[in-house]
Amino acid sequence: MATTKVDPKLNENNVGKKAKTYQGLTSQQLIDAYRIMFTSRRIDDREILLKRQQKVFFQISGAGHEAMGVAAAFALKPGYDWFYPYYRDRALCLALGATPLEMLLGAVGAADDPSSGGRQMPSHWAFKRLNVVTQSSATGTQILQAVGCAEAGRYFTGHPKAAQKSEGNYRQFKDVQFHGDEITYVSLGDGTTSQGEFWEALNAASNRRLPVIFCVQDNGYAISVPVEVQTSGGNISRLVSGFPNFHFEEIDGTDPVVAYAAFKRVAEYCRAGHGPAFVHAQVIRPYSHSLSDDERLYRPDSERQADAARDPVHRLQMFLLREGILDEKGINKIEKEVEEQVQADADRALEAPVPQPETIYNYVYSPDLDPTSAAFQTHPAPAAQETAADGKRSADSPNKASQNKTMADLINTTLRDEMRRDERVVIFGEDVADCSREAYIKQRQVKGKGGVFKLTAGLQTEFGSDRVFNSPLAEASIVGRATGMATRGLKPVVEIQFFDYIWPAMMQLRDELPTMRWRSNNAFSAPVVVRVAIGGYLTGGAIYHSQCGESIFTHTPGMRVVFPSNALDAAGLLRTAIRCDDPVLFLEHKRLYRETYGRAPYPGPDYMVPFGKAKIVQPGNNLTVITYGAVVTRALQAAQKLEREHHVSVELIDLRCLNPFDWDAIAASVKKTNRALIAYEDSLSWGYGAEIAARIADQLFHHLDAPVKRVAATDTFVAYQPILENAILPQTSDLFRAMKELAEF
Ligand SMILES: Cc1ncc(C[n+]2csc(CCOP(=O)(O)OP(=O)(O)O)c2C)c(N)n1
Ligand SMILES: [Mg+2]
Repeated sequence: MATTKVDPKLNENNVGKKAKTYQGLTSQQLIDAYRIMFTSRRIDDREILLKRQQKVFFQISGAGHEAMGVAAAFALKPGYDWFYPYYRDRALCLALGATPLEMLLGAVGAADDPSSGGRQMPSHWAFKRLNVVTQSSATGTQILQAVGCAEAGRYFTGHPKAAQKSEGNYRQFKDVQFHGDEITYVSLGDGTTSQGEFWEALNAASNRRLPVIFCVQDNGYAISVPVEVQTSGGNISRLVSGFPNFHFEEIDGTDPVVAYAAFKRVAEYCRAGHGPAFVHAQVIRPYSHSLSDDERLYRPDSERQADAARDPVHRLQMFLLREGILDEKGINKIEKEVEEQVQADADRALEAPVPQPETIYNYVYSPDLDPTSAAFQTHPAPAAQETAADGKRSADSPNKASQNKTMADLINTTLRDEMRRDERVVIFGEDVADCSREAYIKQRQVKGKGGVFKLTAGLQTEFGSDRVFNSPLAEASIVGRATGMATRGLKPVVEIQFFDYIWPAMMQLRDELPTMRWRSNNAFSAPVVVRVAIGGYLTGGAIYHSQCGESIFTHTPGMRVVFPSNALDAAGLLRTAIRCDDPVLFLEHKRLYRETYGRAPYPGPDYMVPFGKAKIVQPGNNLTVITYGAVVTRALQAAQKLEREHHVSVELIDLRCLNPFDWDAIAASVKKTNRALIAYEDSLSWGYGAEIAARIADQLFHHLDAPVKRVAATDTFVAYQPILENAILPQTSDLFRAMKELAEF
């Protein structure tokens, strides 16, 4: 075994009377480590056999990475610290307390697979009791979530009352546990260090001195791509060495004693609150990338043999023999016991019940709290008065100003009321704070910003910089960290400054946030609210400040999508979003923030609108217009003109919420009017209206007297010059013309 980089203080083997230890590991612990590592390897072997027999459907191994995992688990505390492992961390999970049977249940896709109930590939670990958080296949997404997890631990330590349960909202279903000195472990491969999210995570953890251990398991390859192609200079340690506040370790990860010593040091550093740590471990990958890969196609025998000589299972066996900790008989006994156990567990797994097809819809959304239910229906409080940050009633109440709150006003007020009510609500995003340099605000040198649209103005000043803060300019980081925080029970209400810039967060928004609950079979969830400024009609917004694109998110199961058209609905729907138990994309139309239309008095601190309930803006008999967002006012103007000039009576439906949407309201209206027009601001083809049109055609065909029509933007981007913008976005005149044609059909 290598003895380099050994801390002599840890080595107690020179104390004559004491039992010999190795970097603090006792002989018994080394025997345990061997048993776990051998078990991990044997489960891989068993799964490979079962795959060849077509009894399991995918296999990816932890072979070659076992020593690292055992060492990390021995230095950390399951069920106390938090773990974001990746698919090679089989030995880590076994050492934390997962059982071979649990792993084999995952391999066969059994109903009782604790990681996913047969929904994810094997080796995508989740063990709730051990604080092993559900993992996806997307390389790198776990890293930002781990950062958010660590941030949540720190937040609860500073706000212990926030950890308490409360009734009637998501908190009822989110148990919180935390420890002031907890650590979050996250691992990844060498190839994954190329992902931008890796760098965003290091930056955030470094800057906030978070207790995160980043463990890079460097096996030299990402499938067939060697490390020197991934990483400039071929060594990730060299590239990250400039991050402040980190403790760095670069080790031979095939040596459990060396790895354990490193993990002891980094755990001590993180637990003491000094900051994050980075463990870069050289390991091997003897079984190709997965069973779908044959590394002989791109690695010569010479290279593979050199790796084999470093096999960690073999090395530990040799070490135990050499040190006289076990003799051959002892090794054989362990191996026989492991073989028998893995065989027996595989047999049990093959007999285990499989999940039933009718369960596929379970846990797309929270089974506990239904945001469409009457519990989320309240009425505006008459003559409600706002309370300012200093506790005084709003000075202008109840004069006209307080009767005429804009959407921007009421979103700001709703955020403030919910932050007062629920200490778990935290807000972050780009520019959302009043002023990051607090002293300027405290000394009244500046007034503060509070968002580029001022929607979060005053919140940092009232609630402090640990509840409202600016994030780096990195959208994946905003959503990924929020996901990690929400997994722990916080309620992040984060902001994406412009819909046009949501795309860096797309991996988190599509593959992570809405999948957490379903893919973990309800073991984990992340009910984050993502507020996004969206839409055009801005005169000068152009292509990168005016786009829509909501259908991409309504096409994502697990994600609630809300799009209010007026101040009162925005307040009621935002409160429902914050109190509910699902992730919500809350789309705020920039043009509507300060529109004269749709202003409303302050509805009080408990006003809610349930999801999936449309509003009949105007009842009518001759045709139905289904719309939402900024098109609502334009459609209303067109409908009123049509009534005035042609006596056509239009029923105008504002959907308010796009997922779930109010099919009952649409169906009832179309059955009455027999004509339907769907109007939306996004570009026409493949847009939100396509689904509504298809459903009407499918389910209401016999009620139709005319084809289903759509009015939407052109299939272009939104342009800067107002003449072009007008031609591109649906105008009142376009809506009028389409309604008239439909009425006359
Ligand atoms: C975002 C993303 N891109 C591509 C893939 C396909 N893929 C899965 S594993 C992998 C290689 C990962 O290499 P590395 O990070 O070195 O981990 P290793 O498998 O070598 O342990 C790739 C490209 C993926 N899962 N996710
Ligand atoms: Mg690799």
